[in-house]
Amino acid sequence: MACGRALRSAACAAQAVEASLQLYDTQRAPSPRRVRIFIAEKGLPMPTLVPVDLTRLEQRDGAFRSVNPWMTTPVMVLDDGLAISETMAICRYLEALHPDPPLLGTTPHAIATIEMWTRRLEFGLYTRVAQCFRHTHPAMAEREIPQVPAWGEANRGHALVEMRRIEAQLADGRPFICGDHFSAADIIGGVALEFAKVPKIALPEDCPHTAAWLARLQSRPSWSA
Ligand SMILES: N[C@@H](CCC(=O)N[C@@H](CS)C(=O)NCC(=O)O)C(=O)O
Repeated sequence: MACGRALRSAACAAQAVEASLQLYDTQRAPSPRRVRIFIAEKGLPMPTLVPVDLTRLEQRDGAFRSVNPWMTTPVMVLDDGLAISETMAICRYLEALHPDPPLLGTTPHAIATIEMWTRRLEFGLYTRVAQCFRHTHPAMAEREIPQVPAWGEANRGHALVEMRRIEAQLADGRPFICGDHFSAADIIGGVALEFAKVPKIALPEDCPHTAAWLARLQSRPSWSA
């Protein structure tokens, strides 16, 4: 179908996206995984995956840097050439094109709640875990310069504080972090908890609701994306 100027309309853009999306991806890295889970939850076909091997520092190659000067995955490239980096920016783009099922909320109340938890989980947990990993793991010494182990250890403590905050949120028995419905906030939280195992930040034993939440997320078909 020739979309022409109407490419800006959501329906037309959706067709173009599914036909031609490219996703620069790193299979074992948590941020690209969040995007793959989001796409699977939407029931969308997986875009063409372009592998970027971070262990071989392919993110620093000139070819990739011209796609994303920030040298990180994921990056989604549209057929008009727009390269979207930042996980949540990619998710927002996909949500705008494919509103169902909603993963970022539809009512002002839900949109605000999901945004609040997405940011809490991204900055309060995921980033803390990532900083702990980057500043304490020997495999990261070449990528994180300077590597500051004391900063990594400080973040380990902050991540544990955040895990207990999550536990408090889930203590009323709600199935998902924002209530009855699965959302993008669950994706970031669940992936962050799994990622925490790499720098050996164990979920405290007094967080049973959080453990059950993670198990619930892991049982979803999208989780293997
Ligand atoms: N804020 C970015 C973070 C992306 C990011 O840090 N990606 C990691 C993989 S999970 C990466 O590419 N790291 C490159 C490196 O370590 O050199 C997002 O949400 O997409």
